Amino acid sequence: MLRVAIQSKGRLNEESTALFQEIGISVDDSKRKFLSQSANFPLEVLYMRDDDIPQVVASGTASLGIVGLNEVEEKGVNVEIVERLGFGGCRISLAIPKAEAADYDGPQYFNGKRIATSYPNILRKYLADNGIDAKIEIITGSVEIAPAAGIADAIFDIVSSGGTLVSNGLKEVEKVFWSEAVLIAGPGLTDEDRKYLDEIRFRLDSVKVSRGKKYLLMNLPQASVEEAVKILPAMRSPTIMPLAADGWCSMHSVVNEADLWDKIRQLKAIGAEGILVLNVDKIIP
Ligand code: PRT
Ligand code: ZN
Repeated sequence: MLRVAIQSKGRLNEESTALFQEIGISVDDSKRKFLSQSANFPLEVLYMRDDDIPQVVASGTASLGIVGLNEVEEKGVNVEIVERLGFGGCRISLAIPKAEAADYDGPQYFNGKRIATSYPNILRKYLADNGIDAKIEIITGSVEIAPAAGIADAIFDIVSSGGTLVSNGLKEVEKVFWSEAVLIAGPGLTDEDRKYLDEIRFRLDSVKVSRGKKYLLMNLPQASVEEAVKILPAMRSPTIMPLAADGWCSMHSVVNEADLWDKIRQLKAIGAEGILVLNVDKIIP
């Protein structure tokens, strides 16, 4: 039985449980239990604070975990990063009061300064790598108010939209560490654990490959097929099926959502009609 530690509440909880659903592993989180067993996969979910997840996985209490890479790096434990999961994206940055920003001339600015953070280990390493001698003030909550409260001259904290910094009169001056949610594995996995982990990875990959992809169907004049094949690079090549109407066919392909409207414009220009755009759930290459 694989035990997976995930965040019980907070930013990563919802997307972690949604991920299990996407890969066909049912997990009942409605009762907010501490431990909950899947009905259709040999897996149980252990709900806990994100700060504890790296250690719980490193010690083998849980075989796997879903947690921010920032927590893994900060705790410095021996776990394997199995997959980057593509959600919970953020960075840890150095920020200073906006009023001081004109004086900012690079990381050496922080020499002799006091920096408030909940990530002292990541910060310590950054300071050492850059030869900066600064004082680290460890704060566990609301780091962004430290400069205004006179506790520190600068902060080293998580940023995603940057809105919190702006509303606290701070300016981000160095982006130090990039993070996202990751699937981690402990050192003591059995052969059976590995087998189930492989199955989870296989399913995760099919979900990841399908992200940002759309399935496109259209009617196309037979004469435009060659042009259309150049516009639509499918996994092998687009699927083409004859239509009852003479001189027309139906063409199917998968495209990146980012290119969708550009492709549609090009396809219309060569006579495509009745274009349908569908969501793609999974792709098994
Ligand atoms: O209770 P527990 O200990 O489990 O949760 P927590 O309060 O420690 O963590 P939580 O739920 O806030 O975040 C969990 C993880 O989400 C973090 O470890 C990161 O990996 C990731 N993450 C992604 C973030 C953010 N984005 C984020 N924006 N974690 C925190 N923030 C904070 C940020 O510090 C700022 O104060 O959200 C605020 C808003 O950010 P802006 O830049 O969008 O304004
Ligand atoms: Zn936490």
